[in-house]
Amino acid sequence: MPSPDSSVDVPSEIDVRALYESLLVPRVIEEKMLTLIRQGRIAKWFSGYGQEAIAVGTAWALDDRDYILPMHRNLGVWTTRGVDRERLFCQLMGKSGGFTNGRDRTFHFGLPEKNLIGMISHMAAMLPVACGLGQAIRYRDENRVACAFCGDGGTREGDFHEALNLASVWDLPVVFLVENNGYGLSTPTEEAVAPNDIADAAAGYDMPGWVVDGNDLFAVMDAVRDARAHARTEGPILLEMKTFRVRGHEEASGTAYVPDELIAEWTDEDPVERVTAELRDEGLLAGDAMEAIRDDLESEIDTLAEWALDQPEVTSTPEAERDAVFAPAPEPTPPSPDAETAETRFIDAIQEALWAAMEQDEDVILMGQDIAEYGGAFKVTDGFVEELGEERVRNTPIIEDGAIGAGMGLAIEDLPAVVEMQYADFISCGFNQTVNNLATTHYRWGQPVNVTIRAPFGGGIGAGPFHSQSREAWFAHTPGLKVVIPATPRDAKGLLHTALADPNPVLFFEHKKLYRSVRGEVPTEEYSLPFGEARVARMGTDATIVTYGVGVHWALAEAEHQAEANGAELEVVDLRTLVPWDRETVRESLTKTNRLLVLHEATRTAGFGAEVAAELGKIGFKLLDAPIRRVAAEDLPVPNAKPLEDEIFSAEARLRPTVEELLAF
Ligand SMILES: Cc1ncc(C[n+]2csc(CCOP(=O)(O)OP(=O)(O)O)c2C)c(N)n1
Repeated sequence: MPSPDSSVDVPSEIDVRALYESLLVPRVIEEKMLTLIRQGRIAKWFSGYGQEAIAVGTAWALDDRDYILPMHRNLGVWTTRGVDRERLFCQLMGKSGGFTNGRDRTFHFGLPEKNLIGMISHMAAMLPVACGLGQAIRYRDENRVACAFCGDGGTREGDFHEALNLASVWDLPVVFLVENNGYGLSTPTEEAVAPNDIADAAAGYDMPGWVVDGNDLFAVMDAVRDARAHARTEGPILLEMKTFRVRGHEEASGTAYVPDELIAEWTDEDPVERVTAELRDEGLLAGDAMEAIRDDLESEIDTLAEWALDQPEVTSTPEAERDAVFAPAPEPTPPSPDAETAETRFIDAIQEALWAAMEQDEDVILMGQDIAEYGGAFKVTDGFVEELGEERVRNTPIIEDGAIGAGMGLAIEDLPAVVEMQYADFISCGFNQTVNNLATTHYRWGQPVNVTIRAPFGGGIGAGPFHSQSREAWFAHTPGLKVVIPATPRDAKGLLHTALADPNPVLFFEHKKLYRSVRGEVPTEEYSLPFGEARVARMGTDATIVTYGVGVHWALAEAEHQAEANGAELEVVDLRTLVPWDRETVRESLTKTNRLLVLHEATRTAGFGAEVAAELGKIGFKLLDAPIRRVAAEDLPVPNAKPLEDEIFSAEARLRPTVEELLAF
């Protein structure tokens, strides 16, 4: 590999033989795969046939320390970076011994030791991640870049534009590499992309955009080398590599919709043929030497493929698969029993935890809209930037997906990221990165992802359908995310510390109404509280209310009322975390009360209450003297007018009658 600063004159000073072999490796592997497909011995293959110069040339031109984020047609990146071929073949064949243990397919994995971060299926989703990697490189002042691939079709996704913009406003060392192969599945590029040159998009983001002949290996190498130099010193750059997909989107789908002339025209531009001719004509490598290289490779790949096909099928157990979802987290350190306490507001407890974590660990990075000088919409980070600097307390553009994806990039580089949603409602615009990228990564390829998403949420303040939602069920339903909803200042501080130390993605929901209305005694020392341990907020004997967040305060008020008015003693269990959640404490409570009511502010259908009711219906069935009751919001978007929200929508209004029915049953 050329060193980053060496100025290699292609092709004379490089190891021509090694380069030629690198270019041939993906070609020969492809040829074998295509044969296996025809023989019905493998099921699916996304071909990069005819596009190899881009993957191979890029991997050659970059330094091994540079990150590459390749896509589905970039086998040549993996082979050129020297990835273990036996494991790679097992991965490609879905056999035991691959990189994902059968948890994902083909190139959907990362190899941090090779600085390769593979894709997820969602087009363009890795581009914001490349920004986070670039951010980490800048933060540590390293001499590296991140180079992220994207197809022409993928460039129309929001993530592409969010990433280019973010890289530009933050001057990140990122090379965006668009592989324009003429089609996005069956749709010709000109039907999907308005300008002739995708590289023109660069101007809109104030970065250079170069068009490169993607079938010319040496042009690719030159461009990538120059782009790398630019990215390191001046910031991001966009390369559009023009090429063509001469085979089907994936092998089974064929090319019936592609005009034959186009395929013929581009077959004449085949990158392997071009290099072969060039090297022969320049006298750099003799024809028979090239043939010998090919023969050796064919026999090696043939043997390897047959060996991989003979490997055992992937096996596992449900326990092992469940265990793989989350990375092991450190043990929490609860406060000492005689800890000094101070009366603290909910919001201040959150601020305290965040501040302490950032002061102690200069790797923790905070990102969000208006969180720097302005201090955030709710002022949680007021004063942070002045003390900690703008590299660590970063205002982002309005890009939820982009910011969460960047957080993932930071986390891959061991920089814990905290991303603040201005309102939890806007996480819908960051949904893809949250549920597809953050949530699946550890399970698929074992990479811990310490990203905490802070999300001010909840209603009761007349803020209407887009500033009031309680969307915890979306995320509790997504394996791979932890979901935390504190109700008290003490829990908010302790659980946030736990979240920040957890090497897994955590959704930390902060109820806006509690920020300044709830106070409580909070240990002044630093402590963290376990996830998955509910808290009995009030002891009782006549019925149990299981709830979380603002519901805890509703339940406690109702318990007071019932005690005074009817002499009934309600037990209130505060779940505190929904993933994981504490079934045992709830069951335990039922042994005393034999009646269960589940309460939440979120809407009823498929809300978390349904989960609690179903589980307790099973593990607590024999303890129940009455049907489990559920109190939740009406299935409506949150109405704007206060009377509609309070009297029709809100769960709070239905709590008392339901408690009384339950007690009377
Ligand atoms: C977000 C998203 N939407 C739809 C798809 C389904 N899909 C898979 S590949 C593909 C075409 C991708 O085209 P392009 O980005 O040009 O890459 P190419 O396959 O041509 O290399 C589509 C639509 C997807 N993977 N991701």
